[in-house]
Amino acid sequence: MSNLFSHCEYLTSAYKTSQLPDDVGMEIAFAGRSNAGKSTTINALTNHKGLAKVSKTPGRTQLFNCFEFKPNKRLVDLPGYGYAKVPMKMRKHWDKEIENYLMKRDSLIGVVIIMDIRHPMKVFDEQMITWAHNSGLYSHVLLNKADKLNNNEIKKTLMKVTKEIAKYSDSTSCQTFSALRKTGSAELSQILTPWFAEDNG
Ligand SMILES: Nc1nc2c(ncn2[C@@H]2O[C@H](COP(=O)(O)OP(=O)(O)OP(=O)(O)O)[C@@H](O)[C@H]2O)c(=O)[nH]1
Ligand SMILES: [Mg+2]
Repeated sequence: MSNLFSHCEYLTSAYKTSQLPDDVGMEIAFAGRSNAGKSTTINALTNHKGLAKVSKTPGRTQLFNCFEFKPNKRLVDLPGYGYAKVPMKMRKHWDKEIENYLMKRDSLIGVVIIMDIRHPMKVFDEQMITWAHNSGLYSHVLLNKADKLNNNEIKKTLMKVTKEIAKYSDSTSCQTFSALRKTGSAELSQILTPWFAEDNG
């Protein structure tokens, strides 16, 4: 299905925030624990199988990978947080760079927080929701890998997580999703499209 994000192209990868594209226009970031499915979600949303690199090995995305779907409108795939096996030095680098990015990036208008539906609402996820809310950014939670649960479990988790999110933010929406099967893709694109309305720039 075609949507605002269908004509997305790889733009650049940055090891440091100083290497990111010019801080103009609007962009949203895909954040979440390592292996939650950030890169797969970008591929599902844009309908491009190999756009963002996916791997069975957690810690795969080790750069800020930037994609452009309209002039000066970008999706940014962030390195995953909280992956214990990444060497300490690299973790420190990424903690610093991600914090730098979140605090200083003027064109950042919103974050999509991706969780594995079987392990939702870890400390970093809660911090990200709180931070986005306090910073006045848009935020949306994806409970990804829903294909791993049955319908009853999916419903129960969605209700529970929705309640929990409300403790941290009254502006964060939440949906279930499967990046693998692309279930929830239309809903996701419907949520994200108005974030990019011209008068938000
Ligand atoms: N079953 C299932 N597997 C998924 C889904 N989404 C992603 N995966 C798998 O989960 C693994 C990690 O996916 P990625 O998209 O690389 O995860 P990531 O969050 O970008 O990971 P890092 O780059 O390491 O932070 C891959 O093996 C994917 O195929 C999903 O909806 N269902
Ligand atoms: Mg990734």
